[in-house]
Amino acid sequence: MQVLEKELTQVDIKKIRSDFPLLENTMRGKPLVFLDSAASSQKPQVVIDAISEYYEKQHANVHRGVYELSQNATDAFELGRERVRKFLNASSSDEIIFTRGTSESINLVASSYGRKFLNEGDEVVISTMEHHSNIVPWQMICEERKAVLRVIPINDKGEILLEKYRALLSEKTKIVSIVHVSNSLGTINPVKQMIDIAHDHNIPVLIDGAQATLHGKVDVQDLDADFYAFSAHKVYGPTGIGVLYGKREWLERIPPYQGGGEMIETVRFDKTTYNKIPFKFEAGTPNIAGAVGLGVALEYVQSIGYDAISSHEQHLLEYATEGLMQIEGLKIYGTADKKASVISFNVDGIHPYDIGTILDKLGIAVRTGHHCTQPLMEQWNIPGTVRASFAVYNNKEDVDQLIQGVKRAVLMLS
Ligand code: C6P
Repeated sequence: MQVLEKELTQVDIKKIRSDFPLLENTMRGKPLVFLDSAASSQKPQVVIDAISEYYEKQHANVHRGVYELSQNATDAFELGRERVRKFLNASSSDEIIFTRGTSESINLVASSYGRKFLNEGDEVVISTMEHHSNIVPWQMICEERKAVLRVIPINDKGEILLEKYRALLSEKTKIVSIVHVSNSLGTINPVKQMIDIAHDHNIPVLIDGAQATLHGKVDVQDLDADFYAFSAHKVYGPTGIGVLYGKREWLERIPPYQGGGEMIETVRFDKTTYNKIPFKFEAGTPNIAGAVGLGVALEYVQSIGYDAISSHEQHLLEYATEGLMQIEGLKIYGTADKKASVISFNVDGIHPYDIGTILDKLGIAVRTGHHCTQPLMEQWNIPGTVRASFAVYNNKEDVDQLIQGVKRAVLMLS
């Protein structure tokens, strides 16, 4: 992810906010303060328009028809793929597979790579701060293949212990799968360094980029990632579509994930041969409108620029951290040196759910609970946290509302 340079002005932020129609809504009679972009970000009008225009003017099934409409739909779908390629700086659009989202991308690798390369006694390495989507698929395949899941510990700031990581790798390790940015803590992991370390042992690495693409530039070639997964809905795109980037050499070596139309070359009852990548992994009619919307979302985010986005979000993060820390009894979980704009916290003696409920009454949307990272919660022996996450459309007023809201909740609940 890139470091901050360019700044967004107040005018820029006002303009950006006006691109997102949903932010003009009221909730419970109050102006909406949306601080749950880590769960799913809101959509700019250009994305909404691109999807409805696709259905109004271009829709037909893709890769199947000789008629013009089907060719137009195929072009629109493949333009989406090319935009993803450019966004990730992949060397070829063959390396971009459309999935339903990060969860499906990880399941695809766990299942296909696992069936081909995992054997009894082999090991898969993940970290303590993984989302359930980067734990459970590995547990399932490890159980099937009699392999072992190994977990890298973290420190109390929520940072991966690199020495422990190094020590975990051995000739038994067949794959490492690590989150780029923690959804619960905001920690930005040193994934480039971690990939280098794994590659020194010839171990491939999957990066769960679900939270990373919202906040910073990702360059899969610079990272040298073997697999990189993300969801469109977290980066201003539609739900129901995501991406798995895979290096050609791996995608060609691993078997298909699902069978069906489009993923085959020839089908006979005695033998089926498979299509070339990426189609080998895209069984059935894909989410065409989703690919169109995702492509436009990525163009949108690049038109603002990640330097400006990160800089703005970092200011909000600092401002919110300072403000929240003034509240007596409030503890922030995740204080890594490198953090994205996610703040998880609890207040002494108060259940996170109660704070979330009062904030909701004030029109402030935050997430409460374990954030699909139950093993991570055990690090601090807590059931969950209140989590506020900021995107490019948030402003200082949103943070002020959050701080006032939490103060009010604490007064009411103490
Ligand atoms: N985290 C959150 O509120 P899907 O649901 O497939 O688009 O993404 C799954 C996923 C995988 N990895 C990480 C790091 C994630 O944050 C998520 C989704 C949301 O934190 C919903 S649980």
